[in-house]
Parts: sequence; structure tokens; C-alpha cells
Amino acid sequence: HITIPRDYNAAHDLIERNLRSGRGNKIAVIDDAGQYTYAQLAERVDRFAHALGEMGVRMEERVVLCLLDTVDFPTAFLGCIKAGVVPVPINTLLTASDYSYMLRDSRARALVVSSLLLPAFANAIEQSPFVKNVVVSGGDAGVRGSHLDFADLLAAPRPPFEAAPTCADDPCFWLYSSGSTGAPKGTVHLHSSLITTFELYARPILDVQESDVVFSAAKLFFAYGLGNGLTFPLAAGATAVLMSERPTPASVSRVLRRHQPTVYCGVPTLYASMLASPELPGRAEVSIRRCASAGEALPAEVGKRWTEHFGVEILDGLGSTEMLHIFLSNRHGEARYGTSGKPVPGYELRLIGDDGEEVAPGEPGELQVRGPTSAALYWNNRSKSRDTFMGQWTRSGDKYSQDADGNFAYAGRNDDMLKVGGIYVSPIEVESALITHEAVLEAAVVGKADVDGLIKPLAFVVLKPGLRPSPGLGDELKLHVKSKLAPYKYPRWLEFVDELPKTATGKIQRFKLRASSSV
Ligand code: 3SK
Repeated sequence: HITIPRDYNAAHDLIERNLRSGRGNKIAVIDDAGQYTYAQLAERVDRFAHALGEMGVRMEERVVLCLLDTVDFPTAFLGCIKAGVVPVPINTLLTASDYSYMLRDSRARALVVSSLLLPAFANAIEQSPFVKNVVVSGGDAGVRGSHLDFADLLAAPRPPFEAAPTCADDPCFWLYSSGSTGAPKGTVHLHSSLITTFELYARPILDVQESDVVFSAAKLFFAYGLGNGLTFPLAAGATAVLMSERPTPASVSRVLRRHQPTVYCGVPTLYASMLASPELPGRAEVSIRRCASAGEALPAEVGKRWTEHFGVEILDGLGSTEMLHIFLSNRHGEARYGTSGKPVPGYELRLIGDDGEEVAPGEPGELQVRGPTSAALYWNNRSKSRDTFMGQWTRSGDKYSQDADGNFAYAGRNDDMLKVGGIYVSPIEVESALITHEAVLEAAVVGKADVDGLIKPLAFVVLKPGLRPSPGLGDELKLHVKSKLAPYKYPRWLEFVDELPKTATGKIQRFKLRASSSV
């Protein structure tokens, strides 16, 4: 049972517990450019909180953060929270139109953005009636006229910043969550939730300790990465390693060798590609003692091969943006590969069938979860909030079954969403991008497992009358999707068909396409 006082500020807690425990001189964060002690991080957070006030950003207003993983992320995220301002970290891989939507939907008063990502915001900033300040991180001399430079904001000494008088149930930060239809939903999380994910999952299950060096290949803008790479190390008084680069076998292996993390958090696609890579470090070259995986179900073979190589199990688990972090997980010393393990104590799970009742033992059903870290609501979306947050229970959208030993195994999605490299992809969004190509009459997208058993998009395309399929056209269509959407969403395979299977009412029968694939 976790007791959090009513008057509570999450950023103040995550920093202050370390200063109080004499960890001021301990390294809190290592990034590509340097390292920062807990005292330095505290100072940066306070200076950023002061700067928000000077920009005219007030308590409860939102600030969008589109930041690569450097020390500026925890600085801005915690600085906002300490000031009672609500940070909204967003995916750094999205398109200009996604960003336009998020700036308008959140009504963010300010945007904090990495200089490399700024060009994608040009129109979004201009079109937003709400954004008053743009702060650019890592901008060197490139920060333009009215934009502010992150480093300049932190340059001058300031007095300690007194944390805003927030309470445990106040909105603390948002994360955007996507569904198969409709725009992404701003998922509103409360101050009590960050530390609760540490107390329920990271301390007892992942076993994060003060002596650990923690590295998350999943980025901080994901709920999974935010916990692994920021909340957990700070809550434990450990050291977080941040890497701004895209996680690839080469970049991750470099971090494992250079910084010797003891806790490593990845996603199945990356575990699989590392195992196939010549860059994979040998067991004696690394110090990992705990590994976690989430984002999509970990294929059993990938888990077994990793354990054979490093002598460390991967603790595969399931979480969600709505529940903030992992609520179902394997345990150290008893990982059951091919399953997501058992409920994390503090969370309750149930499997619901189509009739609305709990399913019989062994049968698949929709996984619903009850626990203290559930988000409060989706911003400005009453109907989807009511559909997902049903009082005490939150719907996961995933189908699971439970075996006789109590382990839960993934059995597919309730909707048509795909998880690609741990990130949700809506097939409808990919289809919509395909049909903007002049050659395409209709398209349907489903998930297909690759050689490692990991899901990637497969597109079925009907061409306009008179056009002939060719490999060249297939490649062109893949490139076309890449140019319209975040690149990870493009179809890895494409099949030309004469028509799509449909119901009498015109709905695409995706299950028939899944069964019919010839690639
Ligand atoms: O995808 C997951 O399993 C996950 C885990 C932790 C936090 C958020 C998510 C979506």
C-alpha cells in the first residue's frame, strides 16, 4: 500500500529525496555531452521553473516538450512539474501535421523543442493561437529571433524555487495515446502516479537500486521510457544514462560498453536486432544484471537467446500509456518466455469476454486492469474517456489468456491497432496515406510477423483501372507512405490484389487478408 500525502509535488519529491539523503554529489544523469550531479540537476530544474514564470506560463497551463533524450528533458519535464505547469512530452518521430494537432489540442503556452526537430514545427507554431514562447534545446548559434535558447535560460544563478502547491490528485503531465481511429488523445496523469510506478513495479519487480546505472533504449517521451529512464533512477537515487541517438544495435551496444549500465530496458524489435548484429557485446564486456522488455509481446526465442548470451533474463511485461507503466510482468529467476507473466502486486487484472462477463479459465478475453496509476481522463474527449476509464477499471484493448500457473499470454488486439517496434500504428492511418497516391484505388493494412515473430505492417493495394502492378510501383508506394507519415509506420510488405474482401455493409474483412497473405 502506497501512502502519498495530499499536498504533493512529484518533481519536488524526485529531486528532494536525493538531496536529503546526501546524494547531491552523486551523478544523476549522464548524456551524450556530459554528466550532472543531483545538485546540478536540482539547480537546473529550479532555473527552468523560474524561467517559465518569467515567460508568463502559469500553473496548470501546458507546455509541449519535443525533446531528444538529453539532460534538457528531465530539466524541462521536472521544471514544469515543480512549477505546477503541465508538461506534455511528445513523440520526436512524428510529422508536421501531427505536431500542429498536438499544439492546438493541448493549447500549449510554450514549446520546448530540440533544434534538430524545430523545422517540423514551423507551421504548427505559426498556426497555434496559444503558443507564446518557443525554447530551443541544443541550438548552438542557430536559435532564431523570437525563439529562446534553453542554455541561456539556465545561465544565470537563481534562488531555490519553491515547489508549486500541487496535490497528489492534480494533473501532473500528459502523454498522447493513439487509437485505430480519430486523433491522438491527451492522457492526463496525476502527481501521485510517477512515484507509484516506482514503488509498485521498479523497486519490487525490476529491483532498481541506488547503486544501479539505468539505461532505457525506449525514449523518454514514451510512458515506458519515461519510467525506465527518468522516474526509476531518480526515485532510487541511481544514475540514468540518456542517449539522444536513435536506438540501433550499434548505438545501444556502444552505450552498454561505454557506460556499463546495470539495468537495461529495451523493446522486442531491438532485442531481436541486437542478437542478429555483429556489434553485440560479449557477456564479459557489459554489466547488465536486470533487463526489461515491453511495447509488444517478446517472442520466446528472442528471450531464450538473450539469456543464453548474457546470462540475464529479460523480464517481459505489459503496461500502457493509460496506466503509465507496467502492471503485468515476469519475475526475476522465474521468467516464463512466451508470456507477460503475472499481475504486479498493487494491480488487479480481469479478462472479459464478448458477453461482458469474465471468461472461463484458459479462454482469451479483453484484459482490464485496476490500479492506482490509471490516468484521470483523455483531454477533451468525453466519449473515449468513458469507453476506456470505466470507474475503477481501465480497458487495455489487448486480448490475453491466463494459463493454469497464472501467467498471462498475449492473444491479439481488441481493435485493429498494430504495435510496431513498441509503438502503436493505426492501419487506417497507413491506408489513408496509401490512397493519397494517384495509382491507388483502395488499400487495407494488417499486421504480419517477420522472421523474429515481430509484427510489421503489410499492405494490400487495389490499383486504379488500367494500371499494372510492378515491384517498382510497390517501392514507390512504400516511399510515398514514408513521406506522409512517421517513417516507422510504412508497410514493410505490399501485395497488389484485384479487390479487398468486404462485408455486405462494405467493412474490410481484415481477418481474411491476414489469412490470405502470400508474402
Ligand atoms: O507497451 C507497453 O507495454 C508499455 C509499458 C509501459 C508503459 C507504457 C507502455 C505502452
